[in-house]
Amino acid sequence: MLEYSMLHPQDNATRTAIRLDGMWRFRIDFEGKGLEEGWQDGLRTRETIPVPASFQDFYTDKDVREFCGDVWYERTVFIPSYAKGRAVSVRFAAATHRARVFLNGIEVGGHEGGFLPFCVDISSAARYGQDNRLSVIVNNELSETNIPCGTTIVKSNGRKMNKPYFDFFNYSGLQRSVDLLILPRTSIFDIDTKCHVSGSDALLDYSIRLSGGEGEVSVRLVDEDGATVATAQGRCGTISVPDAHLWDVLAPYLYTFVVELCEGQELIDCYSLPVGLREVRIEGTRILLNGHSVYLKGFGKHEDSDIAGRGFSMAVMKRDAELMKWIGANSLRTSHYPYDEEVYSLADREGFLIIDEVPAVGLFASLSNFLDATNGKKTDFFSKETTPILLCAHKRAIEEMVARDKNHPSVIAWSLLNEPESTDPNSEPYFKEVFALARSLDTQKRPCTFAMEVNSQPDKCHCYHLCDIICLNRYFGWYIRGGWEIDEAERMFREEMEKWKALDLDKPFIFSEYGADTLGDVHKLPSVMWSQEYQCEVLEMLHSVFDSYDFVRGEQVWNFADFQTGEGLMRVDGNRKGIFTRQRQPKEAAFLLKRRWEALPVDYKA
Ligand code: GCB
Repeated sequence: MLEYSMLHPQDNATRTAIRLDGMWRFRIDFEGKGLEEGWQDGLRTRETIPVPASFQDFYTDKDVREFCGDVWYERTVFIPSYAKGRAVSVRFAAATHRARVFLNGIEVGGHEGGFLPFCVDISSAARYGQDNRLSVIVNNELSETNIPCGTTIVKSNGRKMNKPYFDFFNYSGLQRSVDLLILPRTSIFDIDTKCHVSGSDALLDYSIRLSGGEGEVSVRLVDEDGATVATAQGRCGTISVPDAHLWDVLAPYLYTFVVELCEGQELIDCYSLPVGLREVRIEGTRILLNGHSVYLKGFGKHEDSDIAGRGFSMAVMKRDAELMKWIGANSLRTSHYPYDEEVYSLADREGFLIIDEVPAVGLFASLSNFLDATNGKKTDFFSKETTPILLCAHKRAIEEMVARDKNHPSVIAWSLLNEPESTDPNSEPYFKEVFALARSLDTQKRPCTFAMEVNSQPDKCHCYHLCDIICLNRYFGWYIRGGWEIDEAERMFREEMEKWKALDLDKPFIFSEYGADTLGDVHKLPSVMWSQEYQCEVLEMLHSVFDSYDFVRGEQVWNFADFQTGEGLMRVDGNRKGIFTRQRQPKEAAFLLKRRWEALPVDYKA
C-alpha cells in the first residue's frame, strides 16, 4: 500500500501547494564523490538549470549529454511558520530514474522509478519561518532490476555508460514539477470513483480514504455550470445522477466531485476532483464506451522535444493536442511510461482516450530490439536470478500508476508492458502476477493489455491469453521486407493475420505500433525507403490489411513525432517514424492520415 497520497497538488481552503519550479543549482557528480564531500550540506556551485527539464540537451559537452550516474539539484525553499503542526512534504511529479532527497543536509526520503510521483515528508526536518536547503540526488543508471530495463557498462576511461534495451534517449533529471505541500494532519488521502451508465442515467460509486484520524465525510457532484446535482454522506457510497451528461470520446463533459472532511462544524480538509461519467467495457471484439463501439485512431507518443528533452512542457503538450484534433485522432498510448499528469487532465477535457503504459519496456535483453527480435534472438529474460527483483519494481510502478491515474475518464486501458520477451516460457507466471495486480487495484476493471513485438506470434507467445485487448506492434514494410519488397511484406502480414483469425479469440485487436522511418526533407519518385512517399505507401498497405479484419478495432501509428534516441546505425539523429517532425510540423503522411481518420466513423466496424 502506498505510503503517500497520489492526489494531484491542489491549493484550496485547507491545502497549500507551492510550485518549486524554476532555476535550481545543479552539479554533475563525475567522480561519484558528492556524498563523501558533503554536497548535501551545500552544492557550492553557481551553475543553475531549469526544473522541469531533462539535463542533457542544454550543454555543448558530450560527456554531459551522455553522463551516467548521479546529478545533484539544490534550491532554497522558504517554509512558512503556519505550516508547523501540519503535514509538510515535497512532492516530485517524477525524478528519473531514482532519487534521494535531503532537507538541510538530512536525508528525508527517496524513490525508485522515474515516471511517477512521490512525496517526501519533511515535517520534522523543516525549519519553520525560515529558508531551508532542499537537495536531491538523481541517478539515471539502467539495470535489469528496475524498469525501464537496460544495463550500465564502464568504459576503459572509467566513465559509466548507459546501454538501454529500449529505443528512446535515456533522458533524466527532474523532468516534471516539484511542489511544496502543506496539508492538514488528518486529510483526504485517496479518492476512488467508478461509474455505471444505464441509458441516460449514471451511478457513481465512490470511496474515500483518510490519511489517519477521524472525521465526517460529505461529497457533492457539481456540474459544469456550478450547480450541485447530487450529494451524499460517508466515506463510501453511491451517487445517482439522473439524466447525466456523459463523458464521451471527443465529447467530454466533466463534473466536479467535491469531498469535504469535517470535525463537527469545522472543515478539516477538502478536495475537488474532476470526474467524467462514462463506462468502458469489452464485449467480444468491441471496445465499448457507454455501450457504443469505438474504433481507436491515434498514436504512440513520447514526451520528447528540442532542448527540454523529456522535460514536461505545457506548450508542447498544447501543440500536440491541437495536432491530434487537426488530424482526426481520438486516442494515444503513453508509450513507454506514464506521462505528466497534465496530459491526462487535458485528455479528460478534450475527450481523448488513453492507453496508459507503465515504464515496463526493455524486458528483452537487446540493444537493437527490433532487429534481434526479427532474427529470433532469445535472451530468457524472465528466467534470470534477478527476475523476482524486477517483478517487485514492476508491480510497485503499476500500483503507483493505477493510484495516480485511476480517476481519469480518458484512461480506458492499462498497458502493462511493451515488447517483452513473451516467448520465454517463464514470462507467463511473471505476467500473471502483473495482470492480476492491475486488475485487483483498478476498481473500474479497465481492460489490461501489453504491446507485442513480432516474435509474439500466436504459436509462440505464452501470454497473449491474459490480454483483454490484443495490442500488436508490427513493422511489415519496414524492418520486415521494406522497399520494393513491400508486396512480400503485405503477404507475410496477411499470413500472420490469418493465424490470429484462426484462433477466433473473440477479443479486439489494436495495432499499437506500425510505421516507417522517414526524413522530413526527403522526397523521391519512385519512392525509396526513408522518403515521405514511402512512408505513405507503407501506411496505405498496412491500413488495407487492418480494413480486411473485423476484429481490428484500432490503429495507433508509430510515432506521433520524430524523437531522440541513442546514437547508432539504425537511427538518423533519432527515430524518424514521426508523422510530424520533432518540431511538430506535418510530413506528407499526416495528410494521408487526416483524410483517412476524418472519414472513418467513430464506430467503424461496429
Ligand atoms: C518498437 C518499440 C518502439 C520503437 C519502435 C521502432 O517496437 O516499441 O519503442 O521505437 O519499435 O521504431 O523501432
